[in-house]
Amino acid sequence: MSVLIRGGTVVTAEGELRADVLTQGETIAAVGPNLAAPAGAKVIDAGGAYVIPGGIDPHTHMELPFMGTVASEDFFTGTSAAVAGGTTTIIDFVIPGYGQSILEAYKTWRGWAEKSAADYTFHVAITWWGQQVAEEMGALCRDHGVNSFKHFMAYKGAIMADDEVLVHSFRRAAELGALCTVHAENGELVVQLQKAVFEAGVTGPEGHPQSRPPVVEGEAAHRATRLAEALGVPLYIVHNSCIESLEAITRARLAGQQVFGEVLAQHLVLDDSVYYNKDWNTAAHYVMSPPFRSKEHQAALWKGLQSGMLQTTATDHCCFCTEQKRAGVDDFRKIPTGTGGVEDRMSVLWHHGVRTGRLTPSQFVAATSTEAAKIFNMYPKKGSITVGADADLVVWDPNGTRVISKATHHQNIDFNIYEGMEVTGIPATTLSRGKIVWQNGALDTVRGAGRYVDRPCWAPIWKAQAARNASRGVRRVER
Ligand code: URQ
Ligand code: ZN
Ligand code: ZN
Repeated sequence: MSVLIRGGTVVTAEGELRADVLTQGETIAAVGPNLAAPAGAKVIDAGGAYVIPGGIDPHTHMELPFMGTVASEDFFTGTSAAVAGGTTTIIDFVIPGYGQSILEAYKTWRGWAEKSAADYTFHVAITWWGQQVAEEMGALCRDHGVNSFKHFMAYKGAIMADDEVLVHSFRRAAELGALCTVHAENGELVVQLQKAVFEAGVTGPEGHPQSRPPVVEGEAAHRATRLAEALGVPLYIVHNSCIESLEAITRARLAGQQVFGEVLAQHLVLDDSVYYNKDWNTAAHYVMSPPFRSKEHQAALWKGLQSGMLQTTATDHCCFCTEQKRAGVDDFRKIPTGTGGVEDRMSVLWHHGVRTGRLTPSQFVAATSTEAAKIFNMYPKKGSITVGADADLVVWDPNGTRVISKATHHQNIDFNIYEGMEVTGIPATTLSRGKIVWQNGALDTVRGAGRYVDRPCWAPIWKAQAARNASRGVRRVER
């Protein structure tokens, strides 16, 4: 099957070009002016719209078992919703239990993900330490195309990685040529502040942001960047929500460290007033960690993205329906934390980023696709429009509009955190490895059509770090 996208403006992270794009099977066969349609090819008239690489969401949690329940979105519904929003690849997380084989957990997640409608790959979380973990990190890198390991610095008593785990794991990752990622919040501080807030009589969702102020995140982000510096490993900080963590990244990058930062679409456009809604359910819908912040932090996050200190945008798509959130009706600490948005990220980013003049179309492509492909070593197979790359393509209509709503979204959740937001900039057509999976508002996804993406270690973008490590060393004095 061949598809010719005619008459569009190709936008990549490098720039814009009037060109047609021809796919053959699962890959891009040609990019250039006035391409001829091979016999039997399907022709799409882009009508002057943009043609962009399929989005990459580097942070999702489909069907995650978490806080006594399981995320409502599975790999099929989640990847289907993703392509409806222009995202064709997700990076999800394997999260082993304490003491569990990380290899066994990886195989479990691979099994769950077989139903995916679009491509996927995994970060693997390190939740405990031992010789077995060290060996299995090696096996995951060598045999399973895993090049990134996640560390939750929060969630004490469950999946938290303390300093001992962090140091062991960072050191091992540096040895393997892998990347470390962190959820930066000080887990001990969270527990103690939650207790203090609860004992002061705050039991509702507003207790969530009150017990997780920006300093909780800033401390962990600074600690993680310093540990990464000491151990010579590239670091990626997920869901930065505040000035304090942005400062940690900026400081490290200005010191020449290979440190990367992600921001969620929701942290850019939603603020902490949502937790003070009089309706408990509505306020609880927004409970996620780190919480939404004040507008001052939002403005700083936009600047982080504009200046390149933050490179990627994600969703942390982790859906819990209203009934699931109600587990914490008497105690905010028991509300399963997580919000959705895998379908909405690209439109929210275009509307609030490109249309406001904060980002150019090329910066939009970089932030929604190309940077994630480079950082996690999938480029140029993903995140580019070049001959031989996977034909993950979106015909992006910059003037198309949509009102985001639970009534019309494809996500498996009974509310939408952006409910009622009108966005301009929508995917008219989405191709996943050459197949049209979304067109004119209709989904055509197939359960199991998604493929696992191998991501080798030693990504070119981490080279500076690798070279620096090679020049480090212990010095012994003979006496
Ligand atoms: O912390 C995360 O990234 C996961 C487990 C989802 N929940 C959340 O509140 N962000
Ligand atoms: Zn997190
Ligand atoms: Zn997450």
